[in-house]
Amino acid sequence: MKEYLKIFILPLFVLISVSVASQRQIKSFNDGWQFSKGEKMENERTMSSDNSWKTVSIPHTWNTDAYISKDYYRGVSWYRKSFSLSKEEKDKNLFLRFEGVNQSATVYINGKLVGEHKGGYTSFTFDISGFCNREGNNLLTVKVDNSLADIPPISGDFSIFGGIYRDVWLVSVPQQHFDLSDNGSDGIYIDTDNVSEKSGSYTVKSTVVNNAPNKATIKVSYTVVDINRNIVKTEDIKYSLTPGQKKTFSNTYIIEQPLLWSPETPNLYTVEAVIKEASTNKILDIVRSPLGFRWFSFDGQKGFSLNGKPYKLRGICRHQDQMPLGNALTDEAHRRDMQLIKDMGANFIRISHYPQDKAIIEQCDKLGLLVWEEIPVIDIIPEEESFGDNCETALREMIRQHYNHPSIIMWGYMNEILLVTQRKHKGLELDALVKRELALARRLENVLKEEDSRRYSVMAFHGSETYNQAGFQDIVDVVGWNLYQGWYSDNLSQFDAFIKKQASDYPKKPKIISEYGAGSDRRIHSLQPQRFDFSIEYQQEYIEHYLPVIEREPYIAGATYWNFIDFGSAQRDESMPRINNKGLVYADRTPKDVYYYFKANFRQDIPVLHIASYDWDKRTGISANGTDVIQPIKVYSNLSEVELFIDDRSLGIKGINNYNAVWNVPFTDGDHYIEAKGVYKGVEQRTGLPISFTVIPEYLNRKNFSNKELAINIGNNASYTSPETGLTWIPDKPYTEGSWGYIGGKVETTLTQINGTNDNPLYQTMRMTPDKYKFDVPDGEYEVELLFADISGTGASIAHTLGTTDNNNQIRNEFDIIINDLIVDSNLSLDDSVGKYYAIRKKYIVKVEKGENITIQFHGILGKPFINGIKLRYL
Ligand code: GCB
Ligand code: CA
Repeated sequence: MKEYLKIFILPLFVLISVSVASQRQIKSFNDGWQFSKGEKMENERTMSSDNSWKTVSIPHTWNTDAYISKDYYRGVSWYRKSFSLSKEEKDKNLFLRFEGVNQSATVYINGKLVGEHKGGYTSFTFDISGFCNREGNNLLTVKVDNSLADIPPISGDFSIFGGIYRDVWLVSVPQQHFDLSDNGSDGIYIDTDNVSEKSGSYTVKSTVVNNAPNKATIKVSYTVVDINRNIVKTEDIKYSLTPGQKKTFSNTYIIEQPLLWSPETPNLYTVEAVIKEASTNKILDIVRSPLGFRWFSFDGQKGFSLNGKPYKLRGICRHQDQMPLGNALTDEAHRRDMQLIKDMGANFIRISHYPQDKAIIEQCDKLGLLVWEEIPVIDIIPEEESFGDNCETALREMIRQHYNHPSIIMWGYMNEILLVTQRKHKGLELDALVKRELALARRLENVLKEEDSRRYSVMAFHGSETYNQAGFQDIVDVVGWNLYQGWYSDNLSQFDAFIKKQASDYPKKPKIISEYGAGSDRRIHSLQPQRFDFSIEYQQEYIEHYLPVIEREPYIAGATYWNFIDFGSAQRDESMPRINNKGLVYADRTPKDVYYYFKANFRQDIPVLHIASYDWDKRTGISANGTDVIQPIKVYSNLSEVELFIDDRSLGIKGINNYNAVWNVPFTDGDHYIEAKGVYKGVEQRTGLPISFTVIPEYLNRKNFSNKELAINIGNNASYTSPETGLTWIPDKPYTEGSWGYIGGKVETTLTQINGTNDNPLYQTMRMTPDKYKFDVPDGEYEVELLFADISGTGASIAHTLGTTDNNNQIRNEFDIIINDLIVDSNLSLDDSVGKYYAIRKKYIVKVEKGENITIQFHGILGKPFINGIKLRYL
């Protein structure tokens, strides 16, 4: 049925002039919960008490330990809450809506099983009408489990924080209401078709329930309200429902000259679906849904287009946790992230790797961010038969729950499904597994299209040709490539080559760079950045290489940087154990400098002028002559040229290329002020940043070394600053006459976590079998401090990241330490005291006479000698 109506404007009070008491009421059920960790006896469904229970509020997770231990608690916990019904709720139909419980929930009321839900990232709604005492107390109990083997994801580079971690709501409705029993949805689905600037059609499909014991005559209307609360269309249709009947209506309308939705103009309409009692016009139920008019398409060669124009998808991926809170974030925390993403100029978000809080999707509609949302089928699929069913459920729930959001353009259902499979299995076994994964992919693709034929389907592949050969590419509409050339594998330019080859081999297939990223750690800085050093500078170099390629090549529809935040991944070691630090913002959401590179790229509507040294405002450098140390300062900007100053002295004007320019800045010991100046649309722009600088003398004498500590980050090109002390451990350097440094030896590094220290990165590199470390120093007394952690061989890394898997470290190393020909420690072996990957520090007081200097040597007895850090202090 298609109906054409004229637009007419009604005053708003028509909608709200009827008493609201008898309508749908929604209230949060977040407070007054009790929580108890661990498996309980069956009678825990009742109010029996022991002192294991403590008071908590929702959002809640029990897994803040996932930031501390790989072995965080995965298992069962219990929640309970007592409640009584308000006067208005007593004669209503009652529903409990859980926005997210990770990973499964079994809900009881007054000891009776209400229902079970599997899947940690989608909402579910249970009808509790038949379970509640209308007068007096009720006890709600929820058993939560985050250890099940048949719920996606089975594997993945992120922590599975258990708990009731999103809002819980009590929804009470009259006997006639919009259906609340359909996969956690609102019971209303809106489609738009034939959209153009001239007109667009929209179809509202709603399901109405009559729970009354007698026939009900109702009126259903859909009122479309634009962003200014102007009513642009309203419609009233009369229906009769038999007792217990559930009925679905579908109506199509046409709107003339719709205001189009786009990230630049997020014109959002609201459909207010209303049920009224026909005889009295009393409102029984209202549900509001977003409505946006836009059209879009993907093309293998031309990329993406929105509302008829070519459009580059400029985006990020986003996990949902925040250290130290885990995944238990308030809605405003989610909204803050969306604002940060929008402010950066992004127009696209991959909600990875699972559906997220509805606060996020609502914000994407409002702020204007196009969305790829996905379910977490990652790395591998297990043998459990029920796994496929649980994937299918998650997919249906995600689509039904978020169906009406105009920001969503694509649904995803698999991420790097061959990665672990290929790594762990070979030959026939591998073939069988790939077949199983293909079968699941086909099944999910069919479900996706059955649920939503208007949006695109997408999968994310890691950089392996096997996806194409095995046939995964043929199943989906759009291919996402997670590419890490220059991070997990050597050489940035292999990225360009890889994607170019895909474009020429498969010219018809639309492509997105669904991930690219490099780790960075604010404590680590390098003037010779290299992959996996976790320096701030390498992440910048990596991104400054990728983004121009993405922007330039029309066949790349867009990209989503991995990841917007530093997020929790309990299995990960690296420079910040338990954290994947590829973020553009830190865990606390402070932007890294590189955030402003994106901003300068993406925003042309405002001036962007950022001195890219907020992450490095306490610097250290070596000076030969005791005066200036030249270090680069970079500015990220979208201006055409910028002038840089140090302490009011101009360092010259430079043209901005690839949204940045670099100056060689002469630093002296002490505090400085760096300032950048430029002009945007005729208006002067200025920004400044204080930087303090510590000069370390290359040639040590009494004067220049009297009050300084020479701290060396052995085996490393990068400097490491300990946040606990502010001391910077400078890069290692070879010895030269009159100076200091190493002679001989070989660098070894590990990604494995070092225990016994918070200065993990400092111990993750070392020099093996050095001939010696030599310091040419004036006579006097010195404190020589030696840092050790046995990282020889290599440590373990995790199977599900794209990194290589290392061997175990079993070699015994035993050696003597000799300072100025004196054996200061014999037969030192860390195996006997602390074991492998454990940091220790040893101090020796050394007297230097007759110009003998300081020479540190290691004499191997078993295995190989090594050293991870040296600190020298003049007493
Ligand atoms: C990937 C995965 C993502 C990881 C990321 C990484 O390809 O899809 O889940 O977190 O790499 O940082 O290794
Ligand atoms: Ca929420």
